[in-house]
Amino acid sequence: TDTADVVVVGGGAMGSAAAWQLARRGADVVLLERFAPGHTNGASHGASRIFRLSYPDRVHIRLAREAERLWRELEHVTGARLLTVTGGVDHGDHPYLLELAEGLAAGGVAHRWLGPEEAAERWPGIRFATRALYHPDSGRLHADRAVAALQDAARALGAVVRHETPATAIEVLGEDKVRVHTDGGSYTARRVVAAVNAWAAKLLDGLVPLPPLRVTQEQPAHFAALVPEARWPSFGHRFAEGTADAGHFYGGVYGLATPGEGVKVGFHGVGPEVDPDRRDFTPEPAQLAALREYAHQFLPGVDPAAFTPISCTYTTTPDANFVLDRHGPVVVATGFSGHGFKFVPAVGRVLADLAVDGTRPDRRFASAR
Ligand code: PYC
Repeated sequence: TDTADVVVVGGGAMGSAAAWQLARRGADVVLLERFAPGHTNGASHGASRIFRLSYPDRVHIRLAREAERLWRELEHVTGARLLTVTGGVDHGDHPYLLELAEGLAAGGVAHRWLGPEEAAERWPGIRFATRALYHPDSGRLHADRAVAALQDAARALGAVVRHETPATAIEVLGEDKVRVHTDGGSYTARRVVAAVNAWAAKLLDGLVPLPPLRVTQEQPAHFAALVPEARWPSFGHRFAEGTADAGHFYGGVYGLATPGEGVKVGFHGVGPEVDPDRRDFTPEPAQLAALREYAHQFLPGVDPAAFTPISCTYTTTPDANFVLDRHGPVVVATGFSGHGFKFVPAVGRVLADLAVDGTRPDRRFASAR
């Protein structure tokens, strides 16, 4: 068997960020990814993800601020362009908007309310039926480039990155000893970081206690833009529960421009539960029809008839908080619940803390609550 200080299983965004952060600390790291570079089987592919500091609580705001700093650092060391500030806006009649505004005020995050006319003037692609909460520091991350940049940065610091190398089993040999098996041989290490998200329940069964994880197949789509892509913010539309709209549009919609591909629009976390190894990657017709109807009613800046569906997964915990934990030599990252990408490099730092000295994120963040 080969040896390493840390084997990271899962070369998506989170595992790649962990490899970068571990390599920065001088750890001897091997990153194993089951699929080929740029694959679309998980939740790290595509050209756009929302970046925002806008959360109602200080823990997420603080983690997003750390991520923002690390995204810029990653851009600096790799030369990749990853984070584009476009501004962000939330609208709708859900009381969550008030919680969000309170959180932003308490966290010192720039924001202001705009009336529906002022909002429509600024963002002509969106129809605003309520006032809107504007947060200028929000924007867009390029997901594919981010994964490649994280792996490049890790490699530059000595990490070994192996694609098309599935981990078939993890064997715990002691508090500080673990073996990771692959078809081509095994690795013995002090720690394994399992960042396999949708596959966590399968790979870690019996090794680590996990909360219930719902793996769903989500189906946003790119709509052809009628308003130039540069004039789109990242946006969230949050409907009050119990209204007719909530029933029809599933309660929450997000969107942002993806340069060259149109405007990405999706319902948040409403897809069918799937086995990540047996997905059909096919949109559900009823959801797609609802998304087109949404675009028709609320997005005058897109052509609702011109769209390309996208398929990805969410792995959702009961409270939508992430699972970042260590159990003996096994560090686990999963349950990103459809809102993890913005935090990627900061999650990598949390995972490196857990792997190197066992610092639990809840302890570290306790003073921020
Ligand atoms: O966290 O902003 C977000 C988001 C948008 C779509 C899915 N998650």
